[in-house]
Order: sequence, then C-alpha cells, then structure tokens
Amino acid sequence: MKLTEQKSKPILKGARPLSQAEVNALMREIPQWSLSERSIGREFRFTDFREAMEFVNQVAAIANDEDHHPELFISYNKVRATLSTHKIQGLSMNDFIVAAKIDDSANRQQRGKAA
Ligand code: H2B
Repeated sequence: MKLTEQKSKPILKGARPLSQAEVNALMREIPQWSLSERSIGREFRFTDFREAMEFVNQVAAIANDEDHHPELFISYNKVRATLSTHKIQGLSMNDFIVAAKIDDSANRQQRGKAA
C-alpha cells in the first residue's frame, strides 16, 4: 500500500525502530527528503511568507490527523520539516507516512497555484 494510503499508529516506548534496510527502501518513496542519523528532513520553498504559512497550516492539519508532529522551521519563504519518532528516538513508519502526506500537500498547493 502506498504511504499516502496508510495511517500513523501509536508507537509504544520500547518499540523497535525501523531497520537500516527498511529505512533505505522507504527513502526511495520520498526521494526529496534526506536522511540524517535519526530523522528525515526536507526544505520547501515558496514565493513568499503567505504561501509558506498556507503550507504550514496544511502540515499542521496532517500532523493532527495522524497524531504525529514534525518539527517546522519557518524562514520567510522557506519551510524546513524534520520528522522523527520521539518515543523510540529514531524512525518509525509514522515518519514516512507523514512525510509522504506532506509531499502530497506541497504538490497540491503548487498545482493550485499553476491553475
Ligand atoms: N510526534 C512525533 N514526531 N513523535 C512522537 O513520538 C509523537 C508525536 N508522539 N506526536 C505522539 C504525538 C504521542 O505523544 C501521542 C500520545 O500519540
């Protein structure tokens, strides 16, 4: 099933983080994100602050829906999102599901602008 069709699940303390092989396979589904030791991140660029904040509000809705919350750094027209799963201090499926849904939202916003 595609990441965007999946739903985040509660992660219990002590759950096993994804293996390196699992992470590598999932990274191929979100090629614009980069992998750090224990998190994934991507920078999004917009025309101005208004568009950046429109995106941030979409991301907030996704985070609330999924009960999984990215860190967001806003700098005028740039938004950097990073994701990790606090409970396991590493990466879980939830990070990849939310990243894919954030990508979808950014793509929809871009398409809306072009129309
Ligand atoms: N977001 C992130 N990024 N990592 C978490 O471990 C996390 C979260 N835990 N959002 C969630 C909320 C948890 O506290 C609730 C109870 O599901």
